[in-house]
Amino acid sequence: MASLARLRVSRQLPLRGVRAIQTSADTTQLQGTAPGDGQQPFTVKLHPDSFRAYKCDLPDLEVEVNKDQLLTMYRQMQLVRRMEMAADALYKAKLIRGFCHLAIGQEAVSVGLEHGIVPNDRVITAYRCHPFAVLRGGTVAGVIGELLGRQSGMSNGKGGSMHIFTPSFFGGNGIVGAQVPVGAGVAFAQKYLGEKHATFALYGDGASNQGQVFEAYNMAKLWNLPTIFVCENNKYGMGTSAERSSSNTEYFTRGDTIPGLQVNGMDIIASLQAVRYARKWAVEEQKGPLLLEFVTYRYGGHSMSDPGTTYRTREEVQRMRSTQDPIRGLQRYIEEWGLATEQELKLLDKEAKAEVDAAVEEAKASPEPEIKDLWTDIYYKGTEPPSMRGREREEVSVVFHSSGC
Ligand SMILES: Cc1ncc(C[n+]2csc(CCOP(=O)(O)OP(=O)(O)O)c2C)c(N)n1
Ligand SMILES: [Mg+2]
Repeated sequence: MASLARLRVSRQLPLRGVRAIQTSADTTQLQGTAPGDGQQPFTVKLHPDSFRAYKCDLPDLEVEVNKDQLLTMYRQMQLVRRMEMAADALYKAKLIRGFCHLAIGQEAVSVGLEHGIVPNDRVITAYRCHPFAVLRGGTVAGVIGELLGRQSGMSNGKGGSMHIFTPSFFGGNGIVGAQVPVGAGVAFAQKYLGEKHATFALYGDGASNQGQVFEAYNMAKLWNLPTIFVCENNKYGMGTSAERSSSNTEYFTRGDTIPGLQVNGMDIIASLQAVRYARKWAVEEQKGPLLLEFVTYRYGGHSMSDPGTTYRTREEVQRMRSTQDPIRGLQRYIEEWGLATEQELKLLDKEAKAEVDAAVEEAKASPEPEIKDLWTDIYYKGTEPPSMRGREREEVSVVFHSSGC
């Protein structure tokens, strides 16, 4: 029998005349000079290979930014990376149990997304969700508390790593791909209620082959919903590379009638511009859904139980870390454009680290949920039924009675 390896042809051969996306984090150029005033906008120009388009125009390569925004982005990227590094250490110390998936290396997607949308837009993602939870109105202390299973956690210590929510962030979902149709449903509600907002439904390269993803594409396009499908292509689904799992690795082209954009997901400014483009598309121009593919990379393993080096080489990871790191890229912009010095950025790093350290201490000091808490937060407040599935009515009332609920 012919080996599968021999049957597998490379699907990434560049098409003649089609330029490949580039994923450097620091190729954006300042146009003119950057003003000292923090709010005053100035223009920068992205590398011409920052985007590829399918059935739509490319975004403008010239992007308006300002100093305050870039410094905020830098601080947030450092904050979420430090939070993930703390989670890594806490997991290894056995203070976090169960599943834990980190997004170190993918910070330009979460932070770029947050800066291109408004608070009332909606976001939903899979299990690599900690940065989104913080950026969408949560706190580092709330996330770490949740990871440790403490009462101070954002789900009162009962959800864990994959189940964290805010009013505009619909989680944290452990079933691969399941969040995509839910995201289309949230966008349906926005349209139905006449809101001028969009829903960004994130999923991975691995999830993108699921049938429910295509069903969601179809309905979103059919009903012209303000759904932005966001594929975070970090090159692997668990230990399987995109080339081994997908017959078409050009994820931005897979929406059929839905236009798409492939984006350099390591350059925060390219990410920001793509999200602005998508929001304008769906909300202001009401053109319906759009597919964004962020080409990015996860530095760690799939989850804490995966060392991440059996299906890719250490050299590959090292090369990505040392040459295309999104935080180093933004640091370079800030310093080269004269917005802040290395020392000033180090202060922001220190602040981020102090916030994470304090969050860890706060979480450790918080108690675990009590037995009575098993019966709370199951239903939306005020809609609880008199008995809970799986328990006898008498038993439930005894628990309620003895716990004072
Ligand atoms: C329905 C379902 N099938 C399988 C799994 C096991 N599983 C968890 S993550 C994962 C890979 C997903 O990869 P991708 O979508 O690329 O996301 P990434 O982890 O790279 O962010 C799989 C197969 C699951 N959680 N749910
Ligand atoms: Mg993936």
